[in-house]
Amino acid sequence: MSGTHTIDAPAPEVKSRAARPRLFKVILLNDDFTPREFVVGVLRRIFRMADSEALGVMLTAHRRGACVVAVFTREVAEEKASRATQRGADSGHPLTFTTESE
Ligand code: NFA
Repeated sequence: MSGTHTIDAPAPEVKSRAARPRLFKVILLNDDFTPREFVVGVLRRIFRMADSEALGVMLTAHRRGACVVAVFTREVAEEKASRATQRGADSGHPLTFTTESE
């Protein structure tokens, strides 16, 4: 052992995605069955929206067929979409959230 320490240079970054990760939209899809208040509740709980904001997103999806809820890294978007969809399923609703690359 010599008395000198060396510190390795950081490994070269192979994935050019690292600096600016690709973002994914979470999209709420309309359906004819899930009660409006249930949708608002899921938006509030899973996406931490204020009541007025959740109401606006729900109504936009209701009128236009779909609405972008929020944008996250892929992992977070998929996890939230899946948890939000599961909430509906647990209560017997066809409520669906999807993700889409920006
Ligand atoms: N269209 C549903 C209803 O009229 C409400 C809804 C809105 C469902 C947005 C899913 C998404 N009860």
